[in-house]
Amino acid sequence: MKHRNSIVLMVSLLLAGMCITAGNAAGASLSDDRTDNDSGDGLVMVGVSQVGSESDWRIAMTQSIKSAFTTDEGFYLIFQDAQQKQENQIKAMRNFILQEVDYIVLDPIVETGWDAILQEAKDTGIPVIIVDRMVDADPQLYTCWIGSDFEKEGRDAAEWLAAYLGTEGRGEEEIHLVTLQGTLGSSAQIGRTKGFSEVLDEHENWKMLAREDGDFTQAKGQEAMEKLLERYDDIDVLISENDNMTFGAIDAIQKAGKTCGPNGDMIVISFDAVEAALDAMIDGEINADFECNPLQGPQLLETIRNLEKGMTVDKIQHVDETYFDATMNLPELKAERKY
Ligand code: GYE
Repeated sequence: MKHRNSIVLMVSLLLAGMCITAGNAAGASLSDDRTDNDSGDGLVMVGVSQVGSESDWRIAMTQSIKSAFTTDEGFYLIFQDAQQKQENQIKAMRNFILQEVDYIVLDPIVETGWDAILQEAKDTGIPVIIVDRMVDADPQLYTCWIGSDFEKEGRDAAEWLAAYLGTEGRGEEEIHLVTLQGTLGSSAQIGRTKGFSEVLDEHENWKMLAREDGDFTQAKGQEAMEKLLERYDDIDVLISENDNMTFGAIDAIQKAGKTCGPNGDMIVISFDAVEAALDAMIDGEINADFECNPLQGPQLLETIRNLEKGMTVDKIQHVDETYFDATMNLPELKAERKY
């Protein structure tokens, strides 16, 4: 594995331009256990192309990566926020290749359209690690993937709903559902929709009235929910594919003079389980929330360390996840959490 010397590092940073921020470079010293140093300061350069900062989850994930890859740990992080645009991610990756980084980390906004740039990285011998969302590409083009089992999250949410309706004595009732979907074509949207639909298909009395795109943001979630509430006055269940869309949807529901949560007009099921969502659950506005773990920095760090040592790493690595519902001791559970 190549490592840059200081001059190359400086040139690289100039090349990287204004939109790139380097993690914790100032004043930190290198640790003694760094590996494979063949030049200068011996920092391992890692270029990260992040989707954006569209949600609380995303901000926690970015923070987790930035605090793992420090110069103290022997890494030089080049972080690029693509502002939810695939073309920005491709440009960032091309810059990383030009800078001859040691590793590229890609969190792909959508699954398709990566073949050419992944091939470019492979041709120059730079390993690409995919995180969070997945690519629909030849697995030979990337080293490994670290992320969540989105289909399982979707299935778990639907199975929770079936059990909940059963305990409420509504197991046989006709149930009207709507879904706020995340960025269309992203793994989180595809997996959660697919997993939920598998269980939906087993319940003839569940009717999915509509699925609306809310792009994983609070503003679009609110807008989409407003439209749904105008169109339907008999919604029993809202499935919202992330917490920020849920926050927007709750505002829309309340503005429409309706209520939601365990004692409300509408059951709300959300994904991510960020701190503000647990607060909303404590306030009685969300029924259940399926965790998606954004703290992927340490596992990514360990994976790159292992690759640096020449070890093979698991091609598919899932992160641990759980769920929360309004029957649990949420204040106590919340106190143990970091996001
Ligand atoms: O659920 C959402 C974010 O890809 C798992 O992206 C991630 C999703 C997460 O914007 O909040």
